[in-house]
Amino acid sequence: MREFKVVVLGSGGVGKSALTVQFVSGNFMEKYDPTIEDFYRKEIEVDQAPCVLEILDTAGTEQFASMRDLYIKNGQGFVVVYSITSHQTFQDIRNMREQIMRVKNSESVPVLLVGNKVDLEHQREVTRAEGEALAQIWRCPFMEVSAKFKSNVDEMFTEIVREMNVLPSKGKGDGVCCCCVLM
Ligand SMILES: Nc1nc2c(ncn2[C@@H]2O[C@H](COP(=O)(O)OP(=O)(O)O)[C@@H](O)[C@H]2O)c(=O)[nH]1
Ligand SMILES: [Mg+2]
Repeated sequence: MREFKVVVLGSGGVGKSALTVQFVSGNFMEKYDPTIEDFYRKEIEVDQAPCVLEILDTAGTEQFASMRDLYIKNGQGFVVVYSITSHQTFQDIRNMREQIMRVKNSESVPVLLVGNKVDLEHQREVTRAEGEALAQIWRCPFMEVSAKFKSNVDEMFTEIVREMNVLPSKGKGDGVCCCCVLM
């Protein structure tokens, strides 16, 4: 069975854990320790092909930037999440995408842009059009979802698998490595 390593990224409080736990166990957790960073596994079928997802729910608590570089290096597909109720979280993700491209040393990394908390329409700060426009610049798919209402949650993980199928992640040792020793 093919295995896909997915990393869920985004600022604190956007719902990374809620989305991951909803997908893996089918429950919505109101409160989840924001410092917990963990791996989850789930078998799913995408386009008739069974596969295993290994999902890293990041917490942004790493003390060193190099820690983040490491899990980006190991990841194959990236779900970049913001909350539609916070424009700040929409700004924050620009840096994350740059970091992914830098670490992978490639423009063609499987990424899915996700706006979470669509159930909070009355608190919306980021329009759907803004999300779509950013996805067009990034040339990646885009989805609005709700961990609370389990809306589009399975679909988002299916979508990132499809992206990984069309854009197998580069940069895992297949690039030219250049070392320069200064003495
Ligand atoms: N209304 C609503 N609240 C959500 C949703 N997803 C997460 N939350 C809430 O947002 C807060 C932060 O969620 P959490 O998953 O811990 O965010 P993380 O820091 O990105 O892992 C929690 O209080 C969740 O209950 C959602 O889709 N809708
Ligand atoms: Mg979390």
